[in-house]
Order: sequence, then C-alpha cells, then structure tokens
Amino acid sequence: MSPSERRPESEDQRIVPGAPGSEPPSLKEPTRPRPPLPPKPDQAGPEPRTPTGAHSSDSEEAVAQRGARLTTANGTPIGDTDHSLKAGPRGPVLLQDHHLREKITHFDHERIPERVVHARGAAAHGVFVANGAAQKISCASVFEKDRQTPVFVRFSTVLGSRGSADTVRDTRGFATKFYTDDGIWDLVGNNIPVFFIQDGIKFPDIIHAAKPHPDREIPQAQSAHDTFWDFVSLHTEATAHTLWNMSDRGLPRSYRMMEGFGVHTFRFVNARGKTVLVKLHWKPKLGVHSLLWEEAQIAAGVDPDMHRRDLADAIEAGAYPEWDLGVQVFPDTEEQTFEGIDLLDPTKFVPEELAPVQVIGTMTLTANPTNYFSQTEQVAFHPGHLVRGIDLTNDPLLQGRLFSYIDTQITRLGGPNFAQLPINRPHAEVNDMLRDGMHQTAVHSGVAPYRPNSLDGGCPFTARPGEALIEYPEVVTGAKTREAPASFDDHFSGARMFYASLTPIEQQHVAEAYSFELGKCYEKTIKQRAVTVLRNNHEQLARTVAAKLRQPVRGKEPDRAALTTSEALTQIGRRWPGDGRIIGILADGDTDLNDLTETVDTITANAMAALVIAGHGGELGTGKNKVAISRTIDTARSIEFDALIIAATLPDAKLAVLLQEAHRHLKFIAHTPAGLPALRTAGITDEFDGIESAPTLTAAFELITQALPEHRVWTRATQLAP
Ligand code: HDE
Repeated sequence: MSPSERRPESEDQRIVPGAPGSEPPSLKEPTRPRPPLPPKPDQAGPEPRTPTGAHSSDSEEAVAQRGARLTTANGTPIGDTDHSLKAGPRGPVLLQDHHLREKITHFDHERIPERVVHARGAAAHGVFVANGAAQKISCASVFEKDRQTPVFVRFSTVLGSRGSADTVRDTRGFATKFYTDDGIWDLVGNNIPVFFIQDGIKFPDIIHAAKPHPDREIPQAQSAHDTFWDFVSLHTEATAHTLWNMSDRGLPRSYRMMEGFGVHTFRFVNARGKTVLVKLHWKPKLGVHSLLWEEAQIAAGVDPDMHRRDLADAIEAGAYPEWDLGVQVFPDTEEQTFEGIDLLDPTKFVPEELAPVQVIGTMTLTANPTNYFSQTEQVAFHPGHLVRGIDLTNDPLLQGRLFSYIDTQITRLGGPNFAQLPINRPHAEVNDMLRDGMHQTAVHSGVAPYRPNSLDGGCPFTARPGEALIEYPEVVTGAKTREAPASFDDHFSGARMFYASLTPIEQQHVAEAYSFELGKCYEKTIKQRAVTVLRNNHEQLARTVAAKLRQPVRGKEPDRAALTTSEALTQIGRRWPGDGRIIGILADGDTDLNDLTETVDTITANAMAALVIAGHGGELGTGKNKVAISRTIDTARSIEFDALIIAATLPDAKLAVLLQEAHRHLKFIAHTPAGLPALRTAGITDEFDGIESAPTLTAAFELITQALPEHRVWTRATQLAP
C-alpha cells in the first residue's frame, strides 16, 4: 500500500505522519451522534482470538468502544457526565451517584506497575516470513519456507521509568513475540550481543546499581552516576557490555536502525532429533546508525518521544521497518565452546568472521498498535515461551530469566491469567488445565481439569512425539556448587576486540562517553578504579579518559592478549537505504511553490518524510501547490532531521541555532541561493564537506540522496576538530 492510499487526506494537505485521529476534527464541538471513528489506517490491534486461541469471528473493532451514546460500564446510557448528582445546585454530592463513583474508581486504578526494567517501550505489529534455510537445523514450523508468522515487537530502554526519555545512553530491548502454529515463541533480546553479568543471580545487583540512587532517586534513565560505576568497576565481567554502552550502540538513531541479538546460545533441534547450538541476530535492512551524544541529550529535552514517534511515523508513512533474522550455527559438542569462546558465557560474542550469520527469514513491521496500553503495556514476553525445535542451553543467565518473567508478570498484570490478554493470546489451540484466578476470561467447560481423567472423556491428551515440545535430553553431571567455569574468568578479550574493531571516530566517541559518565561521578576513587579497569581494554583509551578526568594512571600496564578485529562491529563505511529518513526544508513565501511541492512529493515517493519549516504555522501557497508547514522555526531543532534543504533566510536568531547544530551534528545541508545568507549568518561555508549549493530544491534533494546512505558527513568531524 502506498502512503497516499493509507491515509484519508484533508483536501489540500500533503502527507505528514502524526495525525492524531483518523479524520480531521471539526472546529466546533460535534453534536450529532455517530458511531466511534475507525482506527487510523496504519493501526492494527491483536488478531482477534478467543482466550483459548481459537479464531474469533469478531473484527478488531468489535473489542473497541461501541455505539454512539455514552454508557456506564454495564451499558446503561448516561445523559450527563459533566456534573455530579447533588442535593441542589449548591448542595453536597450524593453517595448514590453510581456514574460518578464508577468513573472515579476506574480512573483511580488506570495505572498498573511499570516493568521493573525495560519500562519505557514502543511496539508494532508485523510478520515474519521464513526462507526455509533453518529447516535443516530446526523443526519449528515458524522456519518452514515461505511460512508467514504474525509477530508483535516491543523495543525499550532498560533503566528509565515509563515516562523517561527515549534517547538516553542505554541498552535497548528488542523483544519479539512470534504467534506460531505450534504456540508462542518469544525471542526476548537486546541491541547489544553481550550482557553485564554471567549469572542470573547478579541481575538485581546490576539493576540496583544502575537505577537511580535510592535516596534522592536521581539520575533518571542513565548510567552516569556513582553506583553504576562502583558496581561495574568492581564486577569486571560487566566490562564488555559497559564498553558497548559507551560506544555509539548506546545511542541508536532509531529503533529501525538497531541490530537485535538473542544474546544467549540456544539449541535448535531438527526433525531427526539432531541438535546444533545457535546465536540469533536481527539485521536491520536500514543498517545500524546512531545519534551523536549532543543530539541524544538535546532530544531528551526537546523530543523525549523521539524513538517511539520515529517508529510510528515510519510505519504510518509506509516505510515499513525490516530485519533479517540470522543464525550463527555451532556444533553441539560437550564443551559448548567455539574457537575458544565459551558459548554458555553471555558476556562473550562470536565474531561473524568466525561464524557467519546465515539469514533464515525476514521480519517486516506493518502496523502501529491501536492502543498503547492494551498492547505495548500489556504484552508479556518470556524467554521460556518456546516451540518445538527451539530449546534452551545451560547459560546461567538464561536459566535465571526462566524464573523471573512469569513471576514479575503476575504482579505487573494483576494475577496469573495474563496469557489471556488479547495481545498475549496464542494463535494455537490452548488446553492447559489451568483454571480460575483473577481476571479469568475463558469460560471453561467440563468437570475434570486434571489428568488422568475419565469424566471429561480423558481430554486433554498429551501430545504425540511428533507434535510435542522437544526437551533435549542433555546429559547433566556434576557436584552441586556455586561457581562458574574457569573460562568465565576472561572478562576483557571480547571488549578489547570490540573496541579495536571500531573506526577512529567511533573510538573517539567511546572515550568521550567514558569521560562524560565518569565526569558525572562524585567519588574520585570510583573514577580511578574505572580507569584502571579500562586499561585492560586499551592503554590509550584509559589514558585519554584519565587525562580528561585528571586522574592518575598508576601501576604497570596489564598483560593483554593479542588483538583481532571484526569488521562487522563498526557502523561506519557502508551505504544503506534512506527509508523513513526525515528531510527538513526551510521555506518562506518567496519559495518557488512548484519546486517545493515537487520536492515534497519526490521525498515522499522515496519513502522519506519531508517536514517543511517556516517562520509561521499554517500553509505556504494556495490551491494545488498548497504545502502544509510541519514545523515553525520555534519548534525545529536539528536532532529531528537527517538532512536539511535551506531555501530561505528568516530574520530569526533560532535559524542560526538550527543550522549550527545541524552542522555540528554532521548533517548534510544543501541550500538554494535564497538560503545562502542564512548559512553565512550561522558562520557555515561551502568549504566544509556536505555543505552544498544547488539551483533548486529538487536539485538539492538529488544531492542529499547521494550523501544520505552514509548516514552522516563523517569527514566533516575532522574539519571541525579543534
Ligand atoms: Fe530481562 N527482564 N532479565 N533481559 N528483559 C524483563 O520482564 C531479567 C535479560 C529483556 O518488552 C522483565 O516482563 C532477569 C537479558 C527485555 O516487555 C524481568 C535477567 C536480556 C525485556 C526481567 C534478565 C533481557 C526484559 C521486566 C537476568 C537480553 C523487556 C518486565 C537473569 C537477552 C520485554 C518483564 C518487554 C524484561 C528479568 C536479563 C532482555 C524483570 C532476572 C540477558 C528485552 O522479568
């Protein structure tokens, strides 16, 4: 579907994603009763299923509000919701006002506990299509060639509360629910392939250290504080993950431009019972791209919803985000080690040069949720939601997770029946013998929810071997102990390889991130300890950070193993599609409207979004060439745009701020002759890379399409260096 088919337009406005409702509102309050408006065309709810997984003949809209008239929760029509029932106009409110009490009581209970981690998230519906390449190694139906499986994906930050900013430096969650014919498979991963800890028992420790300080509850949603650095500098198995956080991976440009990783090693079982060990990867079709630190900080104040808006707008505009799902495959040997890398240690990754990522299918996100709470908030993932052909390993971190998720969901979702919430309902038949409990929505029949029984005819029967979940009969031996294998003592080799594989500018970002984060710590000893740990990664990195913090570097250099690098770890140096990128066009009343409308249309046809910026709101031009102004100069900041076309010069000092930020953030800027004075005033000349002049707006966009695949004008960074 093209974007123009997806959204009913008000007569003369071009497409700008983000319209709040499915039709433009009237100026006056509507008074003629009518049924509820349909959802926007880019939105979908969960596929209608009964609590026990059966197809429901109801439409998605049947579970939304119905009828034109206001009612109570019990369907009784109500004539006035603006005034409480009182003893006279000036009298006290009467206890018998059921409508008042119901309205307020329900409101009082609208919030549920937020997730203890990953509280802030955004999600979308989509589909996974397998290419058949995994059929040899797994009998899961989701991997059968051309099989289409509906999915729901939730992206998240880890540390912040539900209302925190999207762009903080943090790990991102990447959780996918596959509604397969064999039951639900949840792949609950992150955008970083390694984790802070090796054993689930340490999770409360790392989270307590990383969350805000318990006395003042600051800082929100970030690791730049003493307790975090206190823990990670003492518990050095966190080094690799911390280094990834300090790299550009901690600041994604968009959820659409992140890799996803299963992190743990899983076991695939094929139809003949043969097993392999696998690591799972999501590879974004748009490449991996990041914000600059200053952009992320500005966005946290100016547009804290940047990532959720970006995801929703892209889907609404028809720029559907896509990822390939890939596997690294390893023999299932007794040591569970590959090329010296312990596959059960979740702080380690296997370089793609040693084990290539083989694509087994593609996921496309095609619809925004109709309602945040019912879907994004109520979805419940669990690494133990597995289907036949996909099994676990003894990774001690994974084992800890298997306990946690269901436990926390019972509290968060108010009882044990959260699998019956519409977004969590399987698309496979459910006959689980689980009964009753809070918020039971299934209406079970029969008298014998136990096995064996004869009163219900023996039903349910256990699955036959060819249908049942396969629990691989791995041989387990050993004395009970609280210790890790010796290989888990290597805390630095993966971190060193990651750092060594980055380009110089990415390495510079890492040094700046450590300097910022440790600079925010209060205690000198913690800074010093962190610098000492950093020496295990790279001497110069540690010395640069130490010099910034004026911290001594004491003791002798640690022994470090020889370095290898992995090209797959750098984000810079390749060219990627520009779908969903945002081009800001600064225009005014003198701008050639034919040129402007043609450029806006070309940008939209290229699956990008054009946001017109002007000195005022409303529209530019009239009739066929009328163009909606999306941002006034008061609301436009560089963070929102991937590139700018400057076709006007406004008498407003904020224009210089916009341009200087875009320049500093290495954005491509093209200008027409009318825009040249604005650049001059901002002190920006054509001598810098990626500042180009063009005779028209259309020609300016042409120049942008050549530059945008590299994400930023990286060479300008050197030109800007002091
Ligand atoms: Fe989670 N994690 N986690 N985690 N995790 C949760 O479950 C936990 C871990 C991840 O969008 C919680 O329902 C423990 C690794 C994501 O709803 C909780 C341990 C990875 C999400 C929980 C880990 C993750 C969660 C909070 C150590 C990457 C968000 C609410 C043993 C592979 C899912 C909830 C969503 C959520 C516990 C480690 C990813 C508390 C105990 C490793 C993406 O159960």
